[in-house]
Amino acid sequence: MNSQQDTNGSMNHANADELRQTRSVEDVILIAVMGATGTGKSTFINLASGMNLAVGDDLMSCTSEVTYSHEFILDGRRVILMDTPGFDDTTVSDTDILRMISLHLHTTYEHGVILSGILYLHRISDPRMGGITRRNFTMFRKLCGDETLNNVLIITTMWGLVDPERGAARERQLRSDGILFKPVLESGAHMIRHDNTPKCAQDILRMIMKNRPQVLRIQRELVDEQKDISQTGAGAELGREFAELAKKHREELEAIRAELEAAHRADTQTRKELEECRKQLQTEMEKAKTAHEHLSQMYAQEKKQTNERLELLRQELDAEKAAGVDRQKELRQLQAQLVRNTPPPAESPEQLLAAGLKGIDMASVKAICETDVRKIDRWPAN
Ligand SMILES: Nc1nc2c(ncn2[C@@H]2O[C@H](COP(=O)(O)OP(=O)(O)OP(=O)(O)O)[C@@H](O)[C@H]2O)c(=O)[nH]1
Ligand SMILES: [Mg+2]
Repeated sequence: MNSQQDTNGSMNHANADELRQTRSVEDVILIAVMGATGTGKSTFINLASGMNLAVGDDLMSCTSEVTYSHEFILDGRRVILMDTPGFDDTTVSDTDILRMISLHLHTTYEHGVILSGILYLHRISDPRMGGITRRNFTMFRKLCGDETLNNVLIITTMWGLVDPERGAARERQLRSDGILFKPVLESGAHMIRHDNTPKCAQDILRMIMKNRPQVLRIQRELVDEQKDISQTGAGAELGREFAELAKKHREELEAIRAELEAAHRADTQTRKELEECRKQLQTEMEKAKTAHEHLSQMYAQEKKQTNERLELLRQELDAEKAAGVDRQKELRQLQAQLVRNTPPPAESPEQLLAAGLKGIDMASVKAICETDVRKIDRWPAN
């Protein structure tokens, strides 16, 4: 089927519906693995699928792009896991991460793949729920929406790094903390422990495989409601954060200006340092502003490129399929030619006899045979 793109580059609505109805992808189980940087997402995927995705060994983020495990079979079902970067990535901005994750969720849903569930990983070894952890979880909730929470499993990792009692106490706290996991657990999500073994990872997948696949909020917003990314729940959350950040930046800049005035008579070194601070802040502000302002534009452009790449791939596959059909036709023609040119196989004595007897009535045959038998009878014995 040919996909059509509107001028924006995104597939139109009717087309997305058509694709969803015609693709038989229900048997592939797609599960997304999300969570903050270094919570063990790639390690989990490796354990469950037998893959060898890169895992981090320092404080820097390791997975900076959305990647997929290969397809593997679990209990006779085809499973694919989606690895995602955390919203606190040390090398990629939150806006970039939102664009990346949205692009994948948007495209997979357009092609009829609906997530069977989401795993949200959290380190039990983290002593406190820092601001970054909360922010990450807020973004996660905006992506999923409340309607799909019964397909969400919160997985606590790194149990080997904590004293079991302390870990259990933290777990209780996580369950009862109104700001964090309590509301989602009350709305249908579950929280379970991962002991960092392949068996545990696969048991976790088994739990989620039983679910009925559901469309995430961001997918509904982007595909069904045709919203601009900045108008989605997650996009709006980033916008709100950006407004807060801009306000903080302005206040800091103001404070530096005041200090600079006060330091008018101070030594040149102090003035130089303050000036440096001001410049740095200004650059940061500009960067955040540009990223925010270009979110929609860049997303539309990337979606268009993705669709074009997919279309190209589809054409290549169609061409390969057509070439396959042509080759089969050619093969059949060759076989027919071969049959025509081959002399008939040598006939067996029985076949020759049968051919010779054709057209002779059986009474004459019988008479001949009986005459011959009589002749034999009359032959002199040796
Ligand atoms: N002790 C222990 N270490 C773990 C566990 N899971 C992951 N690790 C280690 O934690 C580090 C980070 O793991 P990753 O799998 O790279 O984490 P990630 O969530 O994919 O990180 P990003 O790609 O940066 O977002 C690695 O050194 C892992 O070996 C676990 O359950 N227990
Ligand atoms: Mg990773």
